Amino acid sequence: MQDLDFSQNLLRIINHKKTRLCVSLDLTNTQEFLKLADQLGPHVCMIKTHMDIISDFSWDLIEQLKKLAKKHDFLIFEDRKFADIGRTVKHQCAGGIYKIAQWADLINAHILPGEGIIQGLKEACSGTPAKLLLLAQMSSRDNFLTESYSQSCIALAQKYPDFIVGFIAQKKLLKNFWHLTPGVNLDVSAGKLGQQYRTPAQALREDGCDVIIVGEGIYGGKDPVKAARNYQEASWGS
Ligand code: S5P
Repeated sequence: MQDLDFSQNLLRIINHKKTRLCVSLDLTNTQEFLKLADQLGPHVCMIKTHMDIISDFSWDLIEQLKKLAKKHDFLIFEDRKFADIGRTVKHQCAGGIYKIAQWADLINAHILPGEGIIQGLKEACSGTPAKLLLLAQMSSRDNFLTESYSQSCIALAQKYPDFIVGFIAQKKLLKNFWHLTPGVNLDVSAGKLGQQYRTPAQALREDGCDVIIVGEGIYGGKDPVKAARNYQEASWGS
């Protein structure tokens, strides 16, 4: 059975706040991160983090982010992209400095090591609300995630529907699963270091994804709040 709690909650947030936008706050400084999380919170259904790029990380950042998630009603997605054997990812997810399973609503993983990675993450997250997305397709140029690799992601998602709630993908792959899609920017020519972009309309309407993930397109400009509002509108009305 698919995890209904997660899906109902995300749907509730999307409909209540009228946004299918997940902002990717790829900032490296705690103060800037928290300031933007507070300013952008009203416009997003989710904030995606890369906690391991924050140079002055402390546990207080997690506490503050949790408070903001409650204040603005958004989910937290830690984009750690686990990719190791089950025993190792269990430690990486539950322990270490970041203790991701304690605070993330969503995590993600590559399936390269095989099914054990899912079992390890499931054990790490047992007793917590955290759910898993599989990286089935990537946005970067010439990536190695082939069609048959994506099919293997689909098969594993169908096998663990109580824990796997969807995919990081470029196109809709499977009914009743969430499709969160990066590689979205209103300026499709802005991609650097192999990143490829398409517009929110393309990602949501043509490719059938559910939530757009936008980073630089929002925090990279002069007015991130205005940009977030634009992406929110594009994610809802376009
Ligand atoms: O295929 C992918 C998967 C992910 S999770 N392509 C991506 O770009 N990402 C992540 O989405 C990436 O790590 C970054 O945090 C974000 C995209 O950021 P942007 O600044 O290019 O919008």
